[in-house]
Amino acid sequence: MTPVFIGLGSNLGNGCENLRAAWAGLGRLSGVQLLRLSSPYHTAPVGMDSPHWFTNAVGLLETVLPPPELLVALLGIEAAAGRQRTAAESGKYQDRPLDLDILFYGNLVQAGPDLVLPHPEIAGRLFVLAPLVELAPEFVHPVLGLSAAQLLARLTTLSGGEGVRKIAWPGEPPAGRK
Ligand code: PH2
Ligand code: MG
Ligand code: MG
Repeated sequence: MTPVFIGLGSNLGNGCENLRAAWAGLGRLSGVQLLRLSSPYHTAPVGMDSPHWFTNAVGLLETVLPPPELLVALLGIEAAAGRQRTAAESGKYQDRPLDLDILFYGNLVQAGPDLVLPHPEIAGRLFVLAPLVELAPEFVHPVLGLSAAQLLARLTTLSGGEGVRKIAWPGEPPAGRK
């Protein structure tokens, strides 16, 4: 079993519902064991022009599926959530009910045509690092050699930490008040 961090994102429809349904869908895959899911975060769209803020979270699972098979399973769950990938403005990010990204697959480092690991944008994205630090502050990025907590501190200094707000899953008390 390999530990895998998954980035979950949604900026169309009910974000928390979409992410929770996706996490449950991941748990139904054979060869996948769910471990933990972070709090949800409301986050400003990064690298795209959209009025729709995102709900983001990070999950940790263990799997025997090799990366290409896990990726196909993620794309299937995205499609089932109604995600349509249009070629029209390829290269540009589009609003989506669900995005599931493999952030880290153990300590695997690879750059293939379909999948780059670790996910190449992690260090510049507060909406990934904030929930990641909740789950695994000590996890060391296998390429950069810095922990998630160090990456978050560095990016918060650089960016001011704007545009990311921790929220609570519906029906759960806000973190820190349990
Ligand atoms: N995903 C992107 C591009 N921009 N911005 C936020 N806040 N959250 C995302 O998940 C996100 C994004 C590409 O996948
Ligand atoms: Mg993404
Ligand atoms: Mg994606």
